[in-house]
Amino acid sequence: MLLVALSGWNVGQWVERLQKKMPGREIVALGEPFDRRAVHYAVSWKHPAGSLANLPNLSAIFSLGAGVDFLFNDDRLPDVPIYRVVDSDLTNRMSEYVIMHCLMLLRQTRRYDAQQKEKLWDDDRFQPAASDVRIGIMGMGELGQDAARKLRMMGFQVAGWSRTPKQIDGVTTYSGDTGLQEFLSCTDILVVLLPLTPQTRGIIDERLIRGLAQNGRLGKPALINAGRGGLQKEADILKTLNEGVLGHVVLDVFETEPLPQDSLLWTHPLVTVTPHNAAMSDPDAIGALVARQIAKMEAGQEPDYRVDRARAY
Ligand code: NDP
Ligand code: OXD
Repeated sequence: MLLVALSGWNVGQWVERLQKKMPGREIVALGEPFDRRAVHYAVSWKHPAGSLANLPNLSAIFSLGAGVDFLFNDDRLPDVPIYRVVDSDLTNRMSEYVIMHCLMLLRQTRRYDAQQKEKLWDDDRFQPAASDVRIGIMGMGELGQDAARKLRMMGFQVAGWSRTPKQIDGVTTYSGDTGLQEFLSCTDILVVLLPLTPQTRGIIDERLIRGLAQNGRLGKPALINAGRGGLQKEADILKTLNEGVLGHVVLDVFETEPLPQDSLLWTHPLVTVTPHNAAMSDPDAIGALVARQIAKMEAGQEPDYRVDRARAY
């Protein structure tokens, strides 16, 4: 039996789509009555803490997202292997988001929107080329590397920063604490695609922001965070925006989600807010992945994309 344990997402829709991908399998949603001994697999997105405990035959947990930080908020999480989402549908969605916002920053669309509202024809012709702009990606995993390749194709200069060293064609790479300062000092648009772990929590703070290039062709550096809200200190982002250190910020993720009504980020003229949907998990695509993963397990093979509990990603 597969247990579907979600919060914040439409559980009925997930059960229906998962059932289509696994017609013979018994699938039950948390909240319905079920025999806890019959559960062999669980899929989770922000399951209520403790709800996966006392499942004596559970053999794996499949996260329905690429990020798994939410799992580690559960101090009664069973000690079974965890597998996460790596899927071209999700990866493409994230790269679309990153490219769209980099292009919007490059082509100053916010400014032209404002001009249109005023019926203002201000054609001062200042438009840097993509090749003048340096994009730095923090997190060079599945998502960061795909975005990097596609941004290169658009003509941007691209650099990446990760925990361990990488070699990626056409991308300047940096790693670890020692590489961070140099990476930041050559970055005009900072794209954050890191997982939230004890090491990365709060990493986007005033000090990091002040380390970004101040001599770029966009005038001031910009920040795009589509990783996790816990990576950022929102008070520091607002402070550096208001002091003119940052030129624009695009946030898909927040310290508290949904973003509270009284957050100053909602109305700040230099902030773009999206509701944590840079790359949503599509039930058809991710349902097919879960079905493939379970089929692998039942064929005696190790499923893909196992989470390293020690690293927490
Ligand atoms: P991966 O695990 O494939 O990549 C993570 C990257 O971050 C790796 O390059 C890793 O380094 C790097 N990293 C981790 N810890 C550190 C550290 N302490 N210092 C420097 N680099 C570090 O993850 P994905 O690319 O698949 O996803 C990234 C994140 O994106 C997810 O964890 C999730 O939070 C977020 N996400 C957000 C979505 C949204 O809609 N907003 C949708 C999907 C994901 P190394 O390569 O050396 O291991
Ligand atoms: C994910 C997300 O981690 O949607 O996949 O945030």
